[in-house]
Amino acid sequence: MKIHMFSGSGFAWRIQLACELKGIPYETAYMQPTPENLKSASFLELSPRGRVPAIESGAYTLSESLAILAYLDAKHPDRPLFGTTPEETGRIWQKCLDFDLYVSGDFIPNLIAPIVQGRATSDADTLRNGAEIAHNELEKLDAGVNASGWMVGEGVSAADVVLYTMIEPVIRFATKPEVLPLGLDFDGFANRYPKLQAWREKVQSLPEYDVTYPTYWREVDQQHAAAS
Ligand SMILES: N[C@@H](CCC(=O)N[C@@H](CS)C(=O)NCC(=O)O)C(=O)O
Repeated sequence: MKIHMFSGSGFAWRIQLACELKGIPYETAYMQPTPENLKSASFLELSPRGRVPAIESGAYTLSESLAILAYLDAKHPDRPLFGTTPEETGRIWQKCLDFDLYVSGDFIPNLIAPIVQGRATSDADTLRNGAEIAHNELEKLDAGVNASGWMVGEGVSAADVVLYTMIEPVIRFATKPEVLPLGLDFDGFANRYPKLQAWREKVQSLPEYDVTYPTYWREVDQQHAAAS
């Protein structure tokens, strides 16, 4: 199976993490996130909205990360990511859909995109607004972490995969040196959201996690470490 993606895409990270957790063999087909690539006729055949991720498995192709997660879980039932009881399945879908329908749509244009695109200072009002929305949601998510430390049930599920791969980019970008003067308080994440911080560490300590860490982020981290 081939995953079409670009490094640092949270939506694509979901698929790679799910494959690792479930032991599904895959190869990554990285592309540069340019309109020429994303909106090319050949890529639109795989992903009609020209977005990553998209997968190819033999003649079968699929886009939309939640659909891909559901497909992978049905195709490879070992280590289920959508629960082991109907109640868990419902709860996991609720968390995934709630996040994608009401939250990630705000996180990206209001918080992540202005920083990635170098508009942290010139677009500070958008960022402050994005941070307020994000903190409001993070408070609810912090209160909603299960007693097990996972989002739903006793083990890692699609809810963890979906939320983690979007929350981690928010923390990464909103704690960049050029953003800190805005006082958005993501550098205080661990104190402000202790349950989410413990959950974050739980995800990071999964043996399958490390290999999925975005290669582009790793390169940038290594360059910074070498320069300091
Ligand atoms: N709902 C889609 C969202 C995918 C998405 O927005 N991907 C971004 C990368 S993180 C993308 O490809 N953006 C390119 C564009 O919008 O042109 C999913 O869950 O797969």
